[in-house]
Amino acid sequence: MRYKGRTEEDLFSFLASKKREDTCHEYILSSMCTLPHPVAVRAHTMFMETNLGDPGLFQGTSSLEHLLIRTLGELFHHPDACGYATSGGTESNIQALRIAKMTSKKTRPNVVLPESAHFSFKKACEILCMEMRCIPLDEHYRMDVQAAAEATDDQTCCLVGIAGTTEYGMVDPLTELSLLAMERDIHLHVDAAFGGMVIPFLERPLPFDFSLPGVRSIAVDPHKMGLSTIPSGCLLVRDPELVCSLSVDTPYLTVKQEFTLSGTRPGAPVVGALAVLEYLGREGMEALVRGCMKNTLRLIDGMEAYGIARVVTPDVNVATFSPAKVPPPWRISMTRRGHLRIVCMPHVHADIIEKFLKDIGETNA
Ligand code: 0PR
Repeated sequence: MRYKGRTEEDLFSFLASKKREDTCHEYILSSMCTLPHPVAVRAHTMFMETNLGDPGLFQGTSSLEHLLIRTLGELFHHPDACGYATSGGTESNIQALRIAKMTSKKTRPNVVLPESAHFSFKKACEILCMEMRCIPLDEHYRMDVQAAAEATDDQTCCLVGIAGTTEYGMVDPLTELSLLAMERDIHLHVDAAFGGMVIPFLERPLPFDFSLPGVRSIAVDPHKMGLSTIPSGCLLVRDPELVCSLSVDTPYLTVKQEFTLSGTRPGAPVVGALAVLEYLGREGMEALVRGCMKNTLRLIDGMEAYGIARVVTPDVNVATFSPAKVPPPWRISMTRRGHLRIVCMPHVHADIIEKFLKDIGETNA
């Protein structure tokens, strides 16, 4: 490192030049993150120095974390749900599988999940030494429940369903998965990292949450459709004993036990996430989701008018298409099956969709 420090002006001009190398959000059609809401930014800045890893020192911030969990619990039809704010879907999924492993006490634990599961489950299974059993999807890109039932055995400690798949935006048949989980007494974890901030605000919400009696844990990410600052995820569980299974002693902290994966945890994005929900309310979230779904359907219609067919009609705001040439500077992504994928996040406004359609139409004419 330098011996003599830089001037602030010089430093920030360097940082600004690096920031200009980042892709402008206007062209990002591949991301599940978006620009944070101004109230999230304001709240984040206000709570910048807080550390939820030692909650006794930050009791006000800690009570806001509890309020966030309670708000999400209410939204997911179980106001008494327990949980905590994580760094995102990856951590929530690791912790959910850890809970399932700790509480089931199997000697050779396996996890039954759909082929569409996010790669965070691969990381989780490797870390936790659990066998991963991938279940094929049906023709609508949803988990095949019959195949899931056949794959479970007496060593299955967790069934996973996805509410809003990363690649195709589908919601797995969670009512049936809940029945299967109850019948076999298996932990059902729902990965609603993306869909958790979408499905409750749809005109016709699909069942995915604690209203299904078999659901024991849910991952949801405010840093995706919740417009919070990054990193902001949450893990919710049905019963307190489930998180208690993760407790370790923390002798010299202000609390004597901790069940989180991280030690030091930022309070800022947690308060940012809560700020958005409080500021927008249900009404504001419904309007946000309505807009994203309208843009998704317009994009699908527009693409099909150019002969670029949809793969499926998604349950949430992720649209997929048969392969086509995409001109720069647009940033889209490709699914593992080679389909073009676009996430209609809140920063992807209606006029951006029109501009993109015009460009892709001309390129593929
Ligand atoms: N579960 C689901 C259903 C997800 O879609 C994701 C991430 C995760 C879990 C993991 O969440 P974290 O990344 O918060 O740990 N889905 C996006 C993806 O992998 C994340 C993303 C966001 C990727 C923005 C790229 C990007 O620009 O595609």
